[in-house]
Amino acid sequence: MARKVYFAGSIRGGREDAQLYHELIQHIQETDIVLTEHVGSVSGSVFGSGEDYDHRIYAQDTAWLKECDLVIAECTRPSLGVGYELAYAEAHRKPVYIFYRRSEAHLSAMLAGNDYFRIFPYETKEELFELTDRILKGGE
Ligand code: 6K6
Repeated sequence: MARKVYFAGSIRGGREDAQLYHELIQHIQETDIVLTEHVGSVSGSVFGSGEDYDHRIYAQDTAWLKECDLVIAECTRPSLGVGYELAYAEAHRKPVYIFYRRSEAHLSAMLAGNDYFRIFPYETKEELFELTDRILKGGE
């Protein structure tokens, strides 16, 4: 049965990897459901506005974190929101898989030092997709 994946990636932390998130989300969607497809949005503004805008995002994302079967996070680009989501997922005992590009990121000790998280350095997109496939097949 298709699992519900909460994909986390930087938004206000910087959109340099948005295209990669988009492609990874599409790849996961070949077999499973991604609740957070918008994280890979590559068109339009992701910043938004309006009185209630951030409150609605927080309410929706925390509801999805409670509902999901697992969390996959791309953490090369540091993001406060992603860090918060990872701690939230741990508090709700969701399996958490973290990816980052070995040559570009020095992962926070608050992630790297937490044995609850399963952490996978990678270098190429092909490697990232392969690791994701292994996780989704239950091999990691
Ligand atoms: C629309 C399309 C893309 O983004 C939007 C509006 N903003 C957000 N919508 C949904 N979730 C968000 C939004 N901003 C942050 N988040 C959540 O926090 C996502 O699930 C990301 O994984 C994470 C990013 O945090 P920041 O601190 O980098 O923004």
